[in-house]
Formats: sequence, structure tokens, C-alpha cells
Amino acid sequence: MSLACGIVGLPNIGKTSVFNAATGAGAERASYAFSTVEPNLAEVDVPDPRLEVIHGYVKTDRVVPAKVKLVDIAGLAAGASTGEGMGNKFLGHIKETDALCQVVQCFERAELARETPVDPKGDIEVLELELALADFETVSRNADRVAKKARTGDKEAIFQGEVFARAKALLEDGTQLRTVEWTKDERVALRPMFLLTLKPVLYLANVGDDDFDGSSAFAQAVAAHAESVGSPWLPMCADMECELSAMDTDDRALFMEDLGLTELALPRLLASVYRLLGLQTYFTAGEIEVKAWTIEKGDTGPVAAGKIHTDFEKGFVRAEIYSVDDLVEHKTEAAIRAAGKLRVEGKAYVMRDGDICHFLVNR
Ligand SMILES: Nc1nc2c(ncn2[C@@H]2O[C@H](COP(=O)(O)OP(=O)(O)OP(=O)(O)O)[C@@H](O)[C@H]2O)c(=O)[nH]1
Ligand SMILES: [Mg+2]
Repeated sequence: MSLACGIVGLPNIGKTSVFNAATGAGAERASYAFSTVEPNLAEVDVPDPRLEVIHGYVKTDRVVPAKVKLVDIAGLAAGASTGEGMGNKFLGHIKETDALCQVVQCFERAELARETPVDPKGDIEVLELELALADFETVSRNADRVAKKARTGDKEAIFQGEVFARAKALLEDGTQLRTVEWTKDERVALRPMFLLTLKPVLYLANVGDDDFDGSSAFAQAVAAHAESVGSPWLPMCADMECELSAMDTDDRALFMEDLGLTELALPRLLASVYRLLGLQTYFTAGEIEVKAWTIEKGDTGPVAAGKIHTDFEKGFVRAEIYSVDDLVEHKTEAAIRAAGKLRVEGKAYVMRDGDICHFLVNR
């Protein structure tokens, strides 16, 4: 699974802090005053409470969570799309990702009195305009290419030309293409360009340590924007999460109690990213391990089996499936079978999130 989420935002607003919190790199690295130059890639465990529930009934030595890839990218300043600074190079790194987590500054910096006022809505606009302008360049280049072919009467090129013209007009106004309805054919025409504004986005309001629940006007401005464009959002105090992620479990519990925090934002962030990427999970619960496997929404039984071993996809015969709820109710797989709750599914079965599976394969 190579899907990855890029962490984007204006410079110096906590992107690397989010990345470090997620990778458990901790406070030392984050408090370093450095700017990201090269992108940082990490595969991060996705916390899933269902794993512990399953492990409560199926005793194994190992519990293996699903993973998601995060890429920490340098800050994008206004002018990035025209190659300001290292703009173009950074935009290139975002291109390779499948979804974006846009970090928005919602905390005030007491230490910098001359800092410009915090303006989440304005920051989102600046960043998204850069993304739109970068896409405009990409589409323009491709529009020129298909225009030549269209003149020969090539039907596909004519269609592409029409789609590209529409996209250009939208991008010129700073419109994010993901907020626009596209037909399946139009999406196919746009897909090879890996456009930045077509990627699904999650807004992360990086709040101060006095606003964990995101009720401040700053965070609520992010919430309102996210809602208006149909994207998810969540508040997180990146600095604090970073410190907490570096602590051992006991210290963390004490510290959180002091702060009046009942849960970390990080697990929710990773679960949201996972969903944003269109990913879901099925489980295997055998003698050796309880393991979460990553599949895409809509994947069938054979495709899911192929994640365990490529041969399993071809050799797939059927799957025996039960749910976490079945396990909680009946306690063992044998009891689930005896109760007639073990489902048998064939090759056309579309996997559901949270299925616990055995695959029967011909080898
Ligand atoms: N007060 C406060 N400061 C924060 C928070 N998150 C990050 N910072 C501070 O902001 C500064 C920049 O943090 P980074 O995580 O390096 O920011 P960045 O967006 O990765 O920066 P670039 O990669 O240079 O664009 C650091 O000094 C952090 O300690 C926060 O939630 N509250
Ligand atoms: Mg950084």
C-alpha cells in the first residue's frame, strides 16, 4: 500500500510538530528551531481500539496495527507556484501524495510580539491559491499538448481539451477542483496530472494549549471553512501532542490529568487520514498474531487475501468472516461457528470495514 498523506501549510506553523507527534519523534526534535528542507517520510501505526477488543478474546503474542504514510513537506509561502524560493520543488513533493493534511495556525505566539495577527481563514486562502495556481500551470501545459491533437479531429483529445478549459477557468479563480462535481470521464481525463487541488483534504487546526477542544474563534473559523467545502477538520495542539508522545505511558497519564485532557488528538488524526485516503481495515486473528490489514474501499475478498500473500488472490476459494461484535457476543470462533454466525463469502464479496477473516485458498 503506497498511499500517502502530505502535511502542508504555510511556513513555521507546526507541520513538523504534527509529523513528529505522529512518529513519536518527540519534543526534542520539534523544539529544534529548524526549517524543513527535504521531505520526511514515515509509516505510522494507526491506533484502532478494535485490535485490543479482538486481542481480549484471541490471545496471541503479537498485535500488528495498520499503517499509514505521512510526508512532512516544507512550508509553502505565497509565490511558491511561480517558483518563489524552492516553491516548485516543494509542490513536486506534494504531487506524489494522495491526500493532504492542511495545518492551519490557530495559536498565538506570546514570544513574538511583532508577529502578524493569527488569521486561519486568510492563511487557508493564501495556501490554496498557491495550490490552484500550481495546478493552473500544470493544466495549461497539458491543454497546449492536447490542443494540437484535437486539431487532427481526435475525439479523446477534443474531450480532454474541454475538460482542461473548464478546469483552467476554475483554477484561475482559486477554486479547489475537489469542491467541484466531475463526471467519471472528466476525472479520468484529469487523473494523470496528479492535480493538488483534487486531492482530498483534512484541515488540522493547530490550536494553543488553552484550546484543546478547538472552541476558540480561530479554530472555529477553520471548522466553518471545512464545513463549507465538505472536508473534515480537527483541532490539535501539535506542540503538546509532541511532548506527550515522547513520554512513557504513566507520565503521560499524569500529565494529561493535570491538563484536563481525556484523550489525545493524534489517534483521531491518524484515523481521519486513513479514511481520507479511502482506506479501510480487515483483521486476521490466528495463533500467531492479531493483525489489521489495509485495503481500499470497494476491494473484494480476493484482493484482500492478496495483501497477505500475492498468490492468495489467484488461489482464493472463499472467505470465512465474522465481526468484532460477533466475537464479543460469542467469545470464541468455534462458538460463532456453532451459532451459525460465521459467514461464507465468495470471490465477488466486497469487504466491509472491520471484517475478521480466514481465507481458504488453493495453492
Ligand atoms: N505555541 C505553539 N507553538 C507551536 C505549536 N506548534 C508548533 N509551534 C512552534 O512553531 C515553531 C515551528 O514549528 P514546526 O513544527 O517546525 O513548523 P513547520 O510548519 O514544520 O515549519 P517549516 O517546516 O519551517 O515550514 C516551533 O518553534 C514550534 O514549537 C503550537 O501548537 N503552539
Ligand atoms: Mg517543518
